[in-house]
Amino acid sequence: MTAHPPPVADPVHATLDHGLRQLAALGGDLPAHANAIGTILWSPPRVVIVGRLKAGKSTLVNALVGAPVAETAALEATNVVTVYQDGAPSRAEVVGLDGRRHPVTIHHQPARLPIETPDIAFVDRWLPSSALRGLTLIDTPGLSTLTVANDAATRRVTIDGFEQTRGASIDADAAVFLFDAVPRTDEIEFLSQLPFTPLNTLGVLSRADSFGEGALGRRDPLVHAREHATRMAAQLSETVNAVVPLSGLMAQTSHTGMMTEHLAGALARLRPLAPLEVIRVLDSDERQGDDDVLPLALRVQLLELLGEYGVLNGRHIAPHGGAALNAWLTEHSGIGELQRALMSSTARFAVLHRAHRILSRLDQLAFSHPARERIRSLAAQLRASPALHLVAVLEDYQRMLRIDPRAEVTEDLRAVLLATSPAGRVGLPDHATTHEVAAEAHRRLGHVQRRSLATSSAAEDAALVTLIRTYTALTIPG
Ligand SMILES: Nc1nc2c(ncn2[C@@H]2O[C@H](COP(=O)(O)OP(=O)(O)O)[C@@H](O)[C@H]2O)c(=O)[nH]1
Ligand SMILES: [Mg+2]
Repeated sequence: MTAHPPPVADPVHATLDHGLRQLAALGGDLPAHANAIGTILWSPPRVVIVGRLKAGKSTLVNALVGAPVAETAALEATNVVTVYQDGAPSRAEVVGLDGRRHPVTIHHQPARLPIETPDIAFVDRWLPSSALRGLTLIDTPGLSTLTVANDAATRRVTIDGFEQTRGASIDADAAVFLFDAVPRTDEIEFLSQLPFTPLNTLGVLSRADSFGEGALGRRDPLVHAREHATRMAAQLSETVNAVVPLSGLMAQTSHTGMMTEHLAGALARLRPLAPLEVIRVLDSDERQGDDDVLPLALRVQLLELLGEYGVLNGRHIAPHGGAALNAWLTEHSGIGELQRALMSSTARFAVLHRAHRILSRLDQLAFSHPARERIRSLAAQLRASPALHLVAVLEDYQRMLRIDPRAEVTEDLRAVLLATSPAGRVGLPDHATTHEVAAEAHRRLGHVQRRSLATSSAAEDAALVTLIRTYTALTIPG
């Protein structure tokens, strides 16, 4: 447990906290267990970033954190899971598969990892960042393509990456899934094996700045990517709750302070050139000739920080200065929309999912501990409490998704979870009156009670009991 837990405002948190105190009060070794489980409660929900190698995961982490922390700078940690959390001083601990922790001091030079990659379970990285106060971010090595060279070393990295990403996902509360163009079937299949639902999985169409034919194509790649993202959201509705187009590169540059007045000035010098000329200047590695327009080092830097799209389009903004260029990059990167999606639905369900993880830990404890009866009844009491009702709904929904994603019960549970008002829980518009809500709840109650006479699985049984509770509570107007 942290030394100074934040004030308890939300009822889910308060109820779980109270439950863990009751667990501790049972004595013996249970205070230690309560503390360990409490760590989950007192830390922010964990969001894992998944997607294949080079999809732009680490670039996105940098943009969200607001500093170039992911792999590029401080640690040579390309092939390992890294957990980014708020804390000072900036530091890291490499956690071995044997559970041992090896502290690493972060300097300006990249630090070598103290043990070899195959022996690493994950890296814990702390840095002071307000962005990380609300969410912990987990960067993964990625689902590497399985068609790369067949040599043993590559295969091991590939398969390790898979396993590590899976492992990191097990104690995560939500996922951001990055893909460009169309996700491959092995990616979708992998996602379906992770403990997430579409409610807490956000899709990101990455590298939007080079989408389709790219910066020189007939269509603006960002506009094209947005259209494609809408189509993908419909196609992937059983996997993700939305698809947001993103240029992680533009977001990273504008959010990590990499854009300078000097660079904006350099970019402004490309303004008079025609698009093809700009590309020729950028691509040329000659020191001669093109150095007249821009020195080689600056050309390389501009391309690295902005990409072709950023250079071609940003050059019209650059004469207005670094701040204007930075604002333009932010606006067009798509990072604002991604943050909003992450904070609204994804984070909301991440909080429920975290509560579910805590209840699961109680279940595990009840399984192995001598005080199993009392722990079991504590877990049951928590699940039955009104404050945790939605957590119980989520658990039923997760089970039903695995068994029968298209069942009516599954749909009903999903509607209850997604609703933002009592009316929404019974499928009515938010402005419905309490009497209309009560009448509809009554009708649904009758329906699910009849259904519960002939169920096809234990999961459906449990789900119907939960729905009966949900609708019963809504049949009383006011
Ligand atoms: N043009 C462009 N390049 C990107 C974008 N995001 C990442 N990259 C580049 O793609 C490469 C791989 O990115 P990285 O974040 O390391 O991918 P990861 O393997 O998924 O972590 C890097 O060279 C990035 O600069 C993007 O949105 N646009
Ligand atoms: Mg990476």
